[in-house]
Amino acid sequence: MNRLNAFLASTAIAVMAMSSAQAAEKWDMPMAYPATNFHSENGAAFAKCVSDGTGGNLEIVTHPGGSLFSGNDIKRAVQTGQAPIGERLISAHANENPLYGVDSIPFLATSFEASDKLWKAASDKVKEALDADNLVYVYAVPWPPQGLYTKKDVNSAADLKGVKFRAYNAATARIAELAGMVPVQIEAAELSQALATGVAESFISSGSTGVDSKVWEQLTNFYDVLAWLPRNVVFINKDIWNGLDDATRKAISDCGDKAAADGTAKSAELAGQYLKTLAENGMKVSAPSDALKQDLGAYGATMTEEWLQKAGADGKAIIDAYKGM
Ligand code: PCA
Repeated sequence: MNRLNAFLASTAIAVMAMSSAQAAEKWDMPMAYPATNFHSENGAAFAKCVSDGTGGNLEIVTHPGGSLFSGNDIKRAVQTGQAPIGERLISAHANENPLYGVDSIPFLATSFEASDKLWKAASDKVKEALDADNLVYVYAVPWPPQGLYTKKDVNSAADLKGVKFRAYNAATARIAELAGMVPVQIEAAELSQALATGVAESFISSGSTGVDSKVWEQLTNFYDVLAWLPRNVVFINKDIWNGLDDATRKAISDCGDKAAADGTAKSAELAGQYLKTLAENGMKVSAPSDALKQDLGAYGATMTEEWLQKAGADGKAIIDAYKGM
């Protein structure tokens, strides 16, 4: 009888172990931008790809709009395992590691083609930086080129003095400082409200975020200054990654490669349409004047020097590799 009991017990344990190995795992994926934004839609397609690729063993549920963690909290949440996976505007963490800001050095890479090259030159080092932060890189997608939004005509940087300027990373905050503006750090999810209440009256971003936030309700001008193309990066907690089997890792990597290609193509395809939408809603969409271009170019030169100082030998190697491509 004892032996039978022991047999039954061990069988039960074996069955439990088997079913728990096969039970679908569910991951929450915090994202900062609205559900209808192309990054969020691409993230949802990535999640479906992983579910299909793992035969339903791993289900990823995206939480766009900063609904689970606000943009600024997503990286820490994934590092600490509060969330297994997440998407974040990586340059917003350039104060932790200058390499995270490689994609927002003003006027270094201002087209999709150039942004692609810069990422090829930089991504190995960025992956190492993420690894040191307990994160495993999955994929990255650039935003369309960044322009300047204002509520008045701006002919040179002198017209920006004293303006309340919404910043989203160290580079945008530094431009504000150099132009004598007043920087205030605001999440994209709070941007409409900040503009409506007068907390911010200008910012640098893509046509995509301008359209998401319907900024024509408060602002009048978009200057297509082509400052840079910052990236959203999707990463996984390294301890969780290390616990995955090879097949699951491969499914995630393959879907990540597909998401990088599809998301980048979508960004490029939509870039012009966003600017049309701004104009259709009454905004003046124009190239910057020569004077404004010159002023911003001078800030860019200063900031490039500052970045190279901070990023040291790794930074220089990336820029040299990029320029040699
Ligand atoms: N939109 C994001 C970052 C870059 C962009 O185009 C934002 O404004 O927060």
